[in-house]
This record gives sequence, structure tokens and C-alpha cells, in this order.
Amino acid sequence: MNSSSIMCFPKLIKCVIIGLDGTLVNTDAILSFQEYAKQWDGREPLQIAAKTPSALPCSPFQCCNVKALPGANRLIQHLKTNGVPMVLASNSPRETIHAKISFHYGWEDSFSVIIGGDQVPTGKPSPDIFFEAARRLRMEPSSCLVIEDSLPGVTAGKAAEMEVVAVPSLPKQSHLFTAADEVINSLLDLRLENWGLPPFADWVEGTLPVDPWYIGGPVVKGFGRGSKLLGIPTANLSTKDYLDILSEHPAGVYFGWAGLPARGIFKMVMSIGWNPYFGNKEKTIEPWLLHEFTEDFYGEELRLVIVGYIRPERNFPSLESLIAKIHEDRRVAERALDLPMYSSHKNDSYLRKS
Ligand code: ADP
Ligand code: RBF
Ligand code: MG
Repeated sequence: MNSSSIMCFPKLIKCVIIGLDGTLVNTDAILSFQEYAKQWDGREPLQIAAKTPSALPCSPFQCCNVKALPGANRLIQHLKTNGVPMVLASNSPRETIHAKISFHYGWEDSFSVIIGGDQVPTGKPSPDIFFEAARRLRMEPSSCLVIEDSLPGVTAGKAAEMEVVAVPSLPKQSHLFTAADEVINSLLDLRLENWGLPPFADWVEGTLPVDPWYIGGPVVKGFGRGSKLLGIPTANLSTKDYLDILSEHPAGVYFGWAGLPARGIFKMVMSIGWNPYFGNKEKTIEPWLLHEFTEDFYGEELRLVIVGYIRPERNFPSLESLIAKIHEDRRVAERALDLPMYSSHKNDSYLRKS
């Protein structure tokens, strides 16, 4: 479903059912076997489901390392504050779910119901777990919104005749999720109002504040696609020193402050990701410094403080429409960075260090 049809026929969703591994927490880094299941293409449902590693118990060490995905805490807090019932529905055994979420303050109490794979006859992609969730909440399946990162989860949600938002946990997998009602890039892109639920109230003038994060290094050569010719030069940073931090943040368009020790501190808007329009194989970090420079500064140390998120990366029907959108991003970032909540970060000492 595209966003215009969502707008035309607003849904009346009353509760949200969420998966755990890959949707709320990042367990993929630990359970490499999960990669296999996540790439499941729907052709052998039950065989693959039987191998789904989230059904395996995890050791206490592994459970301690289960990190909340971007937007997970925000979503749980928001739904709780607004009194929207939430169910956690995972193929993991109930005990394992408990161990994993016990490290996340307030999660266990936020869910009206938690259902493990050991509490239903058959795990996802069977709809059993979602039927059980609706039954326990006394809701019609059509009033339930499922949020899932994997194909078995989406398949199960649709088999239960629920509305399903897919948030693929592996990059570049969106095209496989045709059964979902909507596919988003990360939980940051969830628009609850499209489903008749209370909207997030933390967007500020088209931007979403994020906990600041920091990257820096020498400016490297990019693809030399002539983005300068397009009027959009981007001072690329190497991704290889930042694989960990990049894996913690969704691809997308962000903004913040950029420091070049010899030149000063500048407003900055950037894309991080695979540039879908160009279909890159490698992730790139592409900051556009919002200042006219008279010369290049390849090799110079560039420091970035990233303070807000604007939108996911997208494909565009033409180069002109991509350029127009990037200019719109520029306007959004320029205006937002004058707000005290963002402008204060201009003084961060990280930007001045050489
Ligand atoms: P590349 O593909 O090598 O990154 P670009 O066409 O994106 O080439 O140009 C980027 C280079 O242009 C930067 O590395 C920097 O040296 C220079 N540059 C000049 N003005 C800017 C600006 N406002 N923002 C970013 N880079 C700029
Ligand atoms: N590339 C895309 O393919 N899709 C995008 O949505 C996109 N958004 C961008 C937003 C900003 C603010 C910037 C600076 C770049 C963006 N790009 C995007 C990357 C652009 O394609 C890239 O900088 C040029 O291709 C040069 O490599
Ligand atoms: Mg560049």
C-alpha cells in the first residue's frame, strides 16, 4: 500500500503486535544463523521455520548484549504513554524473551501480553502466535497492526489477516516484502497516524532529534560522479573505521555540525547508506557542508556531530527529482540547526580537535 492510499482510507488500529529479534532488538549480530532464516524467500515455509534460531535458547552472556534497535525504546514509550495495548510476539521461548528484555528498562511492564513460540502450537510463519495475541487482547485481527522484520513474521501477520508493517532487518531486502501493507526502512520511519494511532510528538520542523553521535576522519575520494557539478559536493568519510557505529544507525538522511580544524565549523546535511538512485554496493557517508568553499579539502580531518534525522534514503524517478529533494533536505537542516536544541552542539569540543 502506498502512503496516499493509507491517507485516503485511514485504518482504525487499536493495538500493536511486535516481534522481538531484529524488530526491537539487534540479535542478528550474535546469532549468525539468523541471517539464513532472514533470507528465507517464502518457498519452504515450515522447513525453514523449524530452523529459526530465535527458537534456540540464548546464554546469559548473549542476552546481555542484545541491544535495542533505533526507535525501539521510543516506540514502546510512546504506545505505553498513549494507552495503546502492545503485545510482544516472538518465536523465542517465553523464558528467553524474558532474559532478553530484562536488560531494557520498562519493557516487560509495557506489554499487555508477551507470547513465546513455546506457548503456541506452531511458530511464525504460522499465524498461531498472532491469533493468540488478538484472543488475549480480545481484539479483532483487523484491529491489530503487526510490526515485523522478517519474512516469516510478515507471512504470519498476513495469514492472521492483520495489517503488517515490515521493517526489514537486512539491508536492501525491501523488494522481498511485497506481502506487507507497508515497508519502512527503520522504526524511525513509522507513521502511526497512517494507522489511526496517536502520532509521535517528537518531530520538530521536519526533523527527529537523535542522541548525538560522532564520526570523523580524513576526507576521502568518493565515486567522483560529479556531484560537485550538480552543486552538491559531499566530503566522503571512510566507512571502514565506523562499521560498528554505522550498523547501529539506520541508513538515511541526517544533519548536524561539521568541523574542519583549519577552516571552522559549518552546518551539515548528509546521507548515509547505499544511494538507492545509484544502487551502490557499498555504504557511503556523504556530508554536504552548507558553505561555499573556494577549494577542495581532500585529506583534511573532518569531524561530524550528528544531531537529527530527516528521512530514509530513497530511489527517485529522475536525477532532477533527487537533486530537488536534497535541496529540500538542505533547507530543513539549515533552519533546524538554528533551533537551540540543535545549535548548542556547535560548541562540542569534538568538532575542534585535530
Ligand atoms: P567525491 O566523489 O570525491 O566525494 P564530490 O564531487 O562529492 O567528489 O566532491 C567532494 C569534495 O569537494 C570534497 O571532498 C571536498 O574536498 C570538496 N568540497 C567543496 N565544497 C564542499 C562542500 N560544501 N561540502 C563538501 N565537500 C566540499
Ligand atoms: N542518494 C540517493 O540515492 N537517495 C537519496 O535519497 C539521497 N539523499 C541524499 C540526501 C543528502 C542530504 C545528500 C547530501 C545526498 C543524498 N544522496 C541520496 C546521495 C547522492 O546520491 C550522492 O551524494 C551523490 O550520488 C554523490 O555520490
Ligand atoms: Mg562526495
